[in-house]
Amino acid sequence: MKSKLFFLLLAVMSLTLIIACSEEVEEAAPQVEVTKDSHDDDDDHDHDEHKDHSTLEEVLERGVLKCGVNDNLTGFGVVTSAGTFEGFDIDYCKAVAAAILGDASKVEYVPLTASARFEALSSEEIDLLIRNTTWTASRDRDLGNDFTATTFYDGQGMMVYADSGYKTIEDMAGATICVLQGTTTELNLDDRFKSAGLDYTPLTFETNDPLQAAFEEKRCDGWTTDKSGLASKRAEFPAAAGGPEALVVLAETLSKEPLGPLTRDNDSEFYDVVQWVVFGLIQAEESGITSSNVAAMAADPKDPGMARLLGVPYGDGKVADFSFGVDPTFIQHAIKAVGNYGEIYERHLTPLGLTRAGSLNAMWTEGGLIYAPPFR
Ligand SMILES: N[C@@H](CCC(=O)N[C@@H](CS)C(=O)NCC(=O)O)C(=O)O
Repeated sequence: MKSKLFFLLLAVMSLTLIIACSEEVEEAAPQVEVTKDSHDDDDDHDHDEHKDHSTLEEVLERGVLKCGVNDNLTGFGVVTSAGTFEGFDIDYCKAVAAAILGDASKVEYVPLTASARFEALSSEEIDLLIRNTTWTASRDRDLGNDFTATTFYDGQGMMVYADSGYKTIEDMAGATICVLQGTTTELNLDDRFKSAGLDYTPLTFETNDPLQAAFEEKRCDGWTTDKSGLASKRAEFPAAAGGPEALVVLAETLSKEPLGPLTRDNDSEFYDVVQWVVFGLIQAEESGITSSNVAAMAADPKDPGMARLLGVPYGDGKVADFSFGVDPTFIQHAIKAVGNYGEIYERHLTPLGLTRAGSLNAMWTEGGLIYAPPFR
């Protein structure tokens, strides 16, 4: 126990040092969690807390899904001028609400910054986090999260002014780079420059708006984040600052950024529903089921697999029961609400210029990674 106390003290001291000396907020956060988990007495308690109640039951009782989202990233999660949320991630919140509650409007959106998002999930402020979040080993291990299947395969990029002359990262020795705190971006940036022996100065921000202001004032030479985020910010770059044409995204992809939803650890009923909604919308695309034909397909499924996916009998058979604690027609509700994977992509990401064909986000049948295990 004494040695536990020593390590606890050591962890608190190093955390203080990290916060005081650097801006690597994300590295600091897992240490807090690890310290918590290293208490002998609390160890089981922490896990039991999440085992004891099911988020699925809570959502069903509450009648509303609390979804942690981005409110400042066109394409993924943004608030419109009418005050409504929209985007690729937002549609997944809607799909889960439709699957569990039969109504895609029963979502309470909780906007979160990159550095606040994990705490919001573990403290149960939200049920589900869908905020362009990258699946990494340490986030899975230390933060009490479980990642479902990836909904968008991304990678980190670097955006610079077209007239800067920068063509590669190697050209950027000595540059100042704008980056968001609490992101994988911040850590990958450091890996990339350090391993190439390149000096750089990170200029870190809690949110995008002040970051963009700094970039427009040319206080930084490069802006790095997920390539999807760069496409989104470039498309909206104000004419007064030169518009999209003033910017280029370098060809290099610095990292793998598989983005997708997260639930809490040890919450498997809820996790399963979210996971199979993600897969269900992929399978719907593969099976040719869309928001407009789903009712007709449910009335007359083309094959037993389609009947299982939509939770309806095939011929004289019975309805397959996947025992997810929700209505067997849950995927049908999700498809009705937001359409299949391809429809969601088309609606939110194609307009940003994120071409799907030939990318990792193409269907597996077309050489991509978008694949659902069998519904049986
Ligand atoms: N996928 C990365 C980066 C996520 C991230 O926060 N990206 C930025 C830029 S794409 C963002 O969402 N900014 C919106 C904001 O913070 O206002 C991660 O999980 O750490």
